[in-house]
Amino acid sequence: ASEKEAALSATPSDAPTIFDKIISKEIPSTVVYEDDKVLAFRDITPQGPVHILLIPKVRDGLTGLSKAEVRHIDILGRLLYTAKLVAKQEGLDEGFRIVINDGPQGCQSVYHIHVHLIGGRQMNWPPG
Ligand code: DGP
Repeated sequence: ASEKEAALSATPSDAPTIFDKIISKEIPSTVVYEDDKVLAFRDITPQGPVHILLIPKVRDGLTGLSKAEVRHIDILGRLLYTAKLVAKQEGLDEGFRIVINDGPQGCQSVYHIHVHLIGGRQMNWPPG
């Protein structure tokens, strides 16, 4: 299924997601960065030469950005700051794109907040 079809068939919920198994290493992924709070790994359907997902190791109700509460401010900042570190690590010195999809119209398919870091090619605007 296309990403859009996957997003439209995903049910927004608090149910465990595939990312829990990626965090626990039950499902293998190519990890590019890890600390006590954040995991960054390569997206399985890359939309550019570099496509990395950054996720909080503990979801804490943050299924998507629209569910953010004041208590999530630290982790939200940390995800973005880590995206910058990983962009540097990946050599994306000419720029990159950060995306957070939210909800069906935003094409979100996994309900564990994640930041997409995409780079290594010229981006276009507007996005699709
Ligand atoms: P979104 O559409 O914003 O919810 O993005 C979810 C992303 O997760 C999508 O780009 C594909 C990626 N993805 C889904 N399942 C897996 C998986 O098992 N492994 C990896 N590495 N990425 C996955």
